[in-house]
Amino acid sequence: MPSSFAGVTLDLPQVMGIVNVTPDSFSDGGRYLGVEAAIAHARDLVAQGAAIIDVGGESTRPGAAAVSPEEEIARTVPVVRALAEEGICVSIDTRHAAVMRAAVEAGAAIINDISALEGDPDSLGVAAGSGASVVLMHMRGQPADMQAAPQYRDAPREVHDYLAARLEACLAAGIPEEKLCVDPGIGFGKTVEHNVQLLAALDELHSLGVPVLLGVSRKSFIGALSRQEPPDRRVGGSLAAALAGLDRGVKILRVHDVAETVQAVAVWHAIKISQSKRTFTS
Ligand code: 9MG
Repeated sequence: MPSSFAGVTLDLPQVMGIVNVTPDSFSDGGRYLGVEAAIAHARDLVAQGAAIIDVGGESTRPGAAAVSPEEEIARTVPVVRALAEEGICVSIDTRHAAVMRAAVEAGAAIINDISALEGDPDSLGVAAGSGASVVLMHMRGQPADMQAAPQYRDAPREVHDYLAARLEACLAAGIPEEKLCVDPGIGFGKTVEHNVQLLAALDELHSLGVPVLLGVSRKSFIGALSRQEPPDRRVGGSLAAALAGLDRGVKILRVHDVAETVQAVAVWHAIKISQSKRTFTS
């Protein structure tokens, strides 16, 4: 298993901070202020301990308006360029090959694709030619319809087999294994029960031989398992799921609440180290 990804060491689990450059984040100032606010927010997340910043310009929530690749580029590329120039490891969250190309040219080191490079026929070639590292995420269906009664015989097995096939496709296209990472895609075409099954079986993904990234932050399954809290009141559940992921070998956590997650990882890691040193004789 590689001990780093896109130049980020994975000896200790790392935190990827989420930065959205979408109209909800523009307030009433238009795109320019949205870009400035995103850059400031990203700097803040790095100061809180994020090792990677994931920049996205398209909302994948069901019902969200479609965005053209041109608009996605206009939103994300200035943010990617500004952060990369400051030496920050930047990931571009996109399903579109043109956005991948523009973002990597602007300095993005990672392509984070919720469609595992299947959403655009040019993605595999662009990713392979770009030299960037890639996060391959599992999704059943498309964001607009993915929550309409998703069905699996065995969700962990099917997600594993899908990611194995996508890794094969990437290797065949010339992307080296050390540039690849997988993600079960919690909440993307899964019921609450599927999400819990996937979290319980995360260790089964390690046979794929690449790092596992997990995104559970503020997702709706947390409210469904608890008291239907709104997203900004799901930090406790996000941390519980993230720590369950770390116990099953997850290396990167994609999160909104960076400071809280960095603190949880530090405590989890100290306990882990202490456990590895202890010998008990009865
Ligand atoms: C963009 N995006 C939203 N949720 C995500 C998740 O769980 N994983 C990854 N890789 N990207 C996500």
